[in-house]
This record gives sequence, structure tokens and C-alpha cells, in this order.
Amino acid sequence: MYAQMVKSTGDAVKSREEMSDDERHFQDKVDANIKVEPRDWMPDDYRKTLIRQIGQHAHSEIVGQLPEGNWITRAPTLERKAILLAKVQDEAGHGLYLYCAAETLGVTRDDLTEKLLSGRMKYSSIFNYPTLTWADMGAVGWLVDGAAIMNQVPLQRTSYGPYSRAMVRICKEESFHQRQGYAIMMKMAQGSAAQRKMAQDALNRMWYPSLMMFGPSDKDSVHSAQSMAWKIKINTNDELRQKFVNETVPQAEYLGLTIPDENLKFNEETGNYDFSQPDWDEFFEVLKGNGPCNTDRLNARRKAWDDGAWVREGLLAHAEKRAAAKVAAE
Ligand code: FAQ
Repeated sequence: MYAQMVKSTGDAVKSREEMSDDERHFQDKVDANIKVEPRDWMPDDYRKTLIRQIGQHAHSEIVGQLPEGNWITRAPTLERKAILLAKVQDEAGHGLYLYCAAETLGVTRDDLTEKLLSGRMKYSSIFNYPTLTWADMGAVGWLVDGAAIMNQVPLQRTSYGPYSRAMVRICKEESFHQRQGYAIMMKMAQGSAAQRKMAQDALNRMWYPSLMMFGPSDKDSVHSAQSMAWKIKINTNDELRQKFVNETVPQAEYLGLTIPDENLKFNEETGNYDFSQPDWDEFFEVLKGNGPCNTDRLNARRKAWDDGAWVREGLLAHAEKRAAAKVAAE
């Protein structure tokens, strides 16, 4: 079905005639919505694409703890602190499920972490923006988790079994995260003039970086055509971005906040909101490492990795000791 799709870069996705027997059999299986499991045969590029996407996703969950972790000690009430702490812990859990899913493809978590720290792997652009006020905790939950859900609900149907199953639990938790963010925004938007101003300011700063989370526009997306043919991705970047805008605009209206886009307008013909694209030059600069917080985020990950070396060494020594004792007992 997708065999005729042409990559936006101009490279054609392999036609059935160009595929080997194994590749044709694999494509038939994917087209029939049969999940691919770790021990099944798969094309090398399918494996590589999954390792890239799942690894990047796992790193995003872990690095994504930093902007919110920044506010745990400054949450306005004990209840808010407990909620935020639980949310940040959930993100650590998501990272773990995803690293485990990636490991079923033959990489180790250590490999993936080393690639991240040496700049050979990415994490989501959004986490390179700072969280300056408490209202940002609302905006992150509402918009960032909201965008993450929009992208991840379809991924529950992704063709790789371990990834799709990890997504089921992640999506349930992300929905709760989105609600808690919206609840913070409601409180701020219905509060004092100063609180409303903070809420609007958070929306102003987070809006375009949230739109960037879906990836470059379809014409610049390198991987979409092949990833969709393999059902690694279910929708294009632009489709999901549009869906996100359509769902978020009424939520902003309910809050009495204004989305910072003069071109935002409901289009009766298409049934969608027309909206301005984010600044794609800024997006590519952030990907190159030149966003406001790239250096801080990577330094924090590097420090955590170095500080945790003794734990990894201890666990390894313990595992080796147990293995040796088992051999001796046999
Ligand atoms: N940031 O050809 P495409 C979360 C890269 S989880 C950085 O369109 P693809 C939870 C892309 O890797 C958020 N890089 O790529 C949470 C590629 O470069 P490469 C993470 C980006 O893979 C909430 C190049 O641009 N979610 O937030 C981004 O087909 C709150 C060309 O792009 C996932 O990872 C970006 N935004 O589509 C945690 C979901 N966009 O690798 C804490 C799974 C693109 O060739 C607090 N991932 N790039 O060097 C996906 O669905 C896809 O990977 C896309 C990108 C849609 C992100």
C-alpha cells in the first residue's frame, strides 16, 4: 500500500519488485497489522530506524525530567509538590520502558547513553527551553504532554510489539500529566491579574516550541515515508501538528488565554484551524545544539552518568559474583 510513496527527500521507498523475498514477506506482515517481535526477521534499516526513534524517545523522557525537576523544591503548596514529584518520577519510568524496548533490538542502554552524551543521538527539542515561572509547569503539562500524547496515541499501533506495548501505559500516564498541567493553568488563569499574566506569558513562550515537537514539516521530514510504510510512524508530522492545534485552541479559549498567533483562524472549508508555522531556522539551530539550554541539559546528564558510575560498577561486581557462585555450585 505504501510501496509507491516517495520520500520527501526525493528517494523512493522500495517498490515490491525491488524488495528481496524476506523484505516482501516482512512488508506483507506489517500491512496485515501483525506485530513484529524481537526474534522475528526484520530489515536492517527497520531495526536502525526503531533504535533511533525509540532511543531518542527514551532520552527525551529522561532529559524531560530536568525542566520540571527544576520546580519541585519551589512548588507553591505541599500538594502541588507531591503531584509534580510523582509526574517527574513517571517520566523516569517512561524512559525505562523505552530503554528496555530498545534493548530488545540488540543495543544496550549504556550504548544509547554514550551516544547521547557524545552528541550522536538526539532528544526532543522542547527540553532545550527554560522553565522560568511556576506557570511553566502548567504550560508544560498542558502543551508538552498534550503534544506528546497526540504523537504517542497512534504509536500504540506501531508495528514493533515491544514499542507499541510500552506506549499503552505511557499514554495513560501522559493523559494524567496533561490534565494536571491544565489544572494548574485553570488556577492561574482564574487567579489574580498577575497570575493571569504569568499564564499568558508561559503560553506565549511554550506555544511554538510545542508545535516543533512534531518534527519538521512533511516536505523536510527525512524519515516519514519509509517509517510510515513500515508503520513505525502512523501519521505524518504535519497531520499530528494540525490535530494538536485543532484540539488546543478551544482549550486556550476556555482558559481565556490568547494563542500568540495573529494568523490563527478557523477555516470553514477545511474544518481545521489555519495557523503560523514555528520558526524552522530556530528549530534546526536547537537540533544542532544551539538552543537556550542544550549545554545545561547535556551537562546535567553527563554529571548524572558520571556520579552513577559507582552504582553501575557495584551492580556489575555483584552480578559477576553471583554468576561465579552459581557456576561453582553446579
Ligand atoms: N526534536 O524525518 P523526521 C515527551 C529530528 S516525549 C529533536 O521527521 P522522524 C514526554 C529527527 O530525529 C517527546 N529532533 O524524523 C514528556 C531527524 O533527525 P535524525 C519525544 C527532532 O523520526 C513530556 C530529523 O529531525 N517524543 O515529551 C524533532 O521520522 C513532558 C528529521 O525529522 C518522541 O520521541 C524534535 N522535536 O520524526 C517528558 C516520540 N523532530 O534522527 C517530560 C517518538 C524531528 O535523522 C515532560 N518519535 N527531529 O538525525 C517520533 O514520533 C518521531 O521521531 C518524530 C520525528 C515525530 C519526533
